[in-house]
Amino acid sequence: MLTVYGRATSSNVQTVMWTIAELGLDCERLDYGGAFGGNDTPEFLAMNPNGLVPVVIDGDGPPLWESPAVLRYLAARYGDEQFWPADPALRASQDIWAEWTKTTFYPTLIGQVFGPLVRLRPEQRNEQQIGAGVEGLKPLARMLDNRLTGTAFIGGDAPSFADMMTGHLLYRYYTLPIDRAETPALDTYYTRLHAREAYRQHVMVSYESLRPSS
Ligand SMILES: N[C@@H](CCC(=O)N[C@@H](CS)C(=O)NCC(=O)O)C(=O)O
Repeated sequence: MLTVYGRATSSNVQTVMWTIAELGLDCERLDYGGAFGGNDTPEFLAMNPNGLVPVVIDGDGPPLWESPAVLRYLAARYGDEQFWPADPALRASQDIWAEWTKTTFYPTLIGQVFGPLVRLRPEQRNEQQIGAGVEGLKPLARMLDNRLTGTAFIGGDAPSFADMMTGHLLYRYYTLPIDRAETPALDTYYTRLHAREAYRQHVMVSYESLRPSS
């Protein structure tokens, strides 16, 4: 039995919850962070000194945090050969995209565009910086589009851990009112993802509650 500490509106919680659901694991999710708070208590900080969600506990194991590390743990422990390839070269060819998502796509999408557009009031926003973020996303989306041309998922015919890392951000990417690059293969991939029940349940979560109250 897994316990996940983290609110459903956190994208880093979403990637973990989607993975857990795809792997068919039992899980209890507890609302922590954001408006729920609870992530600055001594008890929480004893689990994650960084004070952020998600934190995941698997049975008697130690608290796990940093969503990519959690995700790789879950994939390595519970995933099959498709989800977490044993061959280091094959796995790395997918992990490249997982890592690139966290270090490159995520900061541009969430840091430069989603954060300001959703979490700030119009008068607080720096439109020039948001515009630069929107433009910066275009070549990144084209990179993903190239990767997904001719393959159903990053990991081949079925999803792997790399899809969990990359795919969970696409809900936000496609629902923000921004100008996007033309990316037919990425569009089809996104359609394929939201045909999945686990994706709809854990990733396609409204972010309206993250907006500032007026
Ligand atoms: N690198 C961390 C980032 C975690 C993170 O930034 N979590 C955010 C939510 S997405 C958080 O805890 N924010 C404070 C809060 O929700 O109270 C990870 O991937 O797990």
